[in-house]
Amino acid sequence: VQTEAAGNAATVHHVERDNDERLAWWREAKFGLFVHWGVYVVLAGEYQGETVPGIGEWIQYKKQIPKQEYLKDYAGKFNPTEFNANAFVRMARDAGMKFIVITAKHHDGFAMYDSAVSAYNMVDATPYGKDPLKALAKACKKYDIRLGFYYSHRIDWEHPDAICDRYNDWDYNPTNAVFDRYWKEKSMPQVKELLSQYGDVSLLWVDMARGLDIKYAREMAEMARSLQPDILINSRIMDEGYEGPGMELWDYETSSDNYIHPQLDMKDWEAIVTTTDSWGHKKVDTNFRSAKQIVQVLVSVVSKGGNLLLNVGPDATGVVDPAIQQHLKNVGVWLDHYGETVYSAKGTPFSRTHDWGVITRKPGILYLNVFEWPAGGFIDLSGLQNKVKSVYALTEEGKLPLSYKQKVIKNTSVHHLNVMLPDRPVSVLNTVIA
Ligand code: FHN
Repeated sequence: VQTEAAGNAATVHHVERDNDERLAWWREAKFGLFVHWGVYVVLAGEYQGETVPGIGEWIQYKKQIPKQEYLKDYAGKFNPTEFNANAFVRMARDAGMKFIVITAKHHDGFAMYDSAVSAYNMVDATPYGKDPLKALAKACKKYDIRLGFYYSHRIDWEHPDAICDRYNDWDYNPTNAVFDRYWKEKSMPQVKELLSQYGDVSLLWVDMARGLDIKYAREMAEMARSLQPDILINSRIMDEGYEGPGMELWDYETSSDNYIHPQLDMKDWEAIVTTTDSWGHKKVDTNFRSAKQIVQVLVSVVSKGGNLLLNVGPDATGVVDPAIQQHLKNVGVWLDHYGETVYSAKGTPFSRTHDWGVITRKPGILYLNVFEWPAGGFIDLSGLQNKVKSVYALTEEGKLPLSYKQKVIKNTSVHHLNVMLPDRPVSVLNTVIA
């Protein structure tokens, strides 16, 4: 995960958005599950005996796999009989996540649900023959987890008219392509299906606008809000860094992939982070992020005012690697004890990463998240505007009071705090001092 040192941040926009009410749950939730799942997992990063480098969900584009072959040889073999929507949602819930965003259609154009708009879908084109998103929506309702759909609104390698710089030019000749046709025939009607046939949908998560005209983005946002008045829409409905009319169409900013945005004044934003090196499952992709790394990413994002949408990629049987599941479980156990440093917490002016960790905040409380136990066993914090009333470590047994000293810096109103830490870390994942 890149942090502030890296460059490719989205531009910070300041637009009046009248959306406090519909964002309220999202601002509290802080942590959600992102799911990349599609026909590409049948290939799992391998094509004709060769391991294909890069992210797994792009394999069709990279190898220019013809649509008919993709349909017959891969969709035709996609039978995720182990997919258990209830267990899947429980995995997210037990990890402390409050919402799920799943790929309803990625760039390959394949609908992971029962679509009447195009037969290129899970029910009509796979031996599985069922709609996993229906089951997921039901399970989300059962476990009180909010549901969102990822939809690749611009890029579509199945449709001959979805022209842009990531067009399918191995099956189709772009000469006679008319983007408007794709938009009217597939993109809009499929989003309409998704937002009218699955009950409450909390998020429309769109991706890679690739120069999309604002008139299309506006049309999609308006339709989404007419069908689901409380829905949240992410900023990728337009290109990253888009400036211009229509910026009020989206509710919050999605940062670049695997990038923790350094800005604090960016009011509502999310980081999207992988648990491996790919979004979509690949056989060779076993570089799993540990529970400790996930917790550190989560509190780092929260310390900068963001939400974390953490990705998993189920395989062709419908299952997430057990190692990742175990890491998520450990994160959930940690959140059970220390979640107050995360849920509803905000960024702080202290959010630059310190040598020892990061700071999150709630009204009247700062949470020091200690990743690296500082030499000397104490933390110095300068720049506080208030007198500190108490300092304690969060522990599984409750508050552990800590000794501290504070002084006001001469001729200023700035307080300096020195906190003596417990003898050793309270939690192996991340110790929290309040
Ligand atoms: O091209 C996609 C990629 O496959 C993946 O879905 C990510 C997730 O944010 N979005 C695009 C690249 O930014």
